[in-house]
Amino acid sequence: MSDQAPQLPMIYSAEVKEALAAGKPVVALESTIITHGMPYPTNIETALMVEDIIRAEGATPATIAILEGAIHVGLEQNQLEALAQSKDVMKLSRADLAFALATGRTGSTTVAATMICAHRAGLSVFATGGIGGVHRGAEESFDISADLQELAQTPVIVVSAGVKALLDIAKTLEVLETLGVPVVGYQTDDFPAFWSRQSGLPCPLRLDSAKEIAAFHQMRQALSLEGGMIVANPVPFEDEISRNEMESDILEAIDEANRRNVTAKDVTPFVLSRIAELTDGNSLETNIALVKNNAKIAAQIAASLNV
Ligand code: PSU
Ligand code: MN
Repeated sequence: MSDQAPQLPMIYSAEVKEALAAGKPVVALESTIITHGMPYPTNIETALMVEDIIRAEGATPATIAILEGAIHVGLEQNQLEALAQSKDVMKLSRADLAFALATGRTGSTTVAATMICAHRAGLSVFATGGIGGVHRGAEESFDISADLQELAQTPVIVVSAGVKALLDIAKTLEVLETLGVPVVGYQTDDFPAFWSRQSGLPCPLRLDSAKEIAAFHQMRQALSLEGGMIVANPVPFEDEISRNEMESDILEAIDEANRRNVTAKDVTPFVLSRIAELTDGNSLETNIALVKNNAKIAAQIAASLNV
């Protein structure tokens, strides 16, 4: 048997192929938010809206997923729809991305896996809702998202509304600092907490324009620093839910996850969907608003990197 590496199975959508060939800005999007982050049909509606926001800013969206053992960079509408309706796809991260490719499986990509695929495709900007982080009680559970390590090693700018308030935000920021991952507040000094504009914790860095963020990224490249950065973009005022208002529902959802022994990959999807139920869908509305907001800034950063 040969130990030669197989060729990477990577398929570009027509739209993305054309944009890359023309040197136009492209923004990567993840698919776990579609399969595990939002219920159907809100997930497909949001995915399509987010893609349109990126197009309206003059960039091209590249939603990334693994379909039957191939990395898809850019999904056609029927592929997005199938993913949005599927119930048993894998939630893929660094540890199992190649497993899905080697075994011909279908899976959605988390922030970590999307960064890996985006980088292989030559993309430097990626919009999501919120990255994974250090879970509350991690000193017992050791539950720390692989997204953090990925940010330390893969050079992609991730635009996120901070980290989900269900996590331990202070510990997440400490780990990011240890890993050397820049955390840049976009027009804010206060690190955002996903549904809320403020976490009460300071953003280590702040920049106020897409152009400055692009320049910072390019300087990191000039220094040959590995890894990416987080651009923390607060949810718009009119869509936010205050931290106080969220906290009791967060506590209840986490408590339920613990009582039911929900662990590993299942924690984030379980807690997110319980919080959506407990808030009568309000948290989901805010989630949609913040992803759209992140897509817009990501498109502007991608355009700034291109000039
Ligand atoms: N943000 C959302 N919804 C999500 C996620 C993030 O608004 O569903 C997903 C992302 O794909 C992220 C993942 O990478 O949750 C983190 O999962 P974990 O905590 O298991 O690493
Ligand atoms: Mn985890």
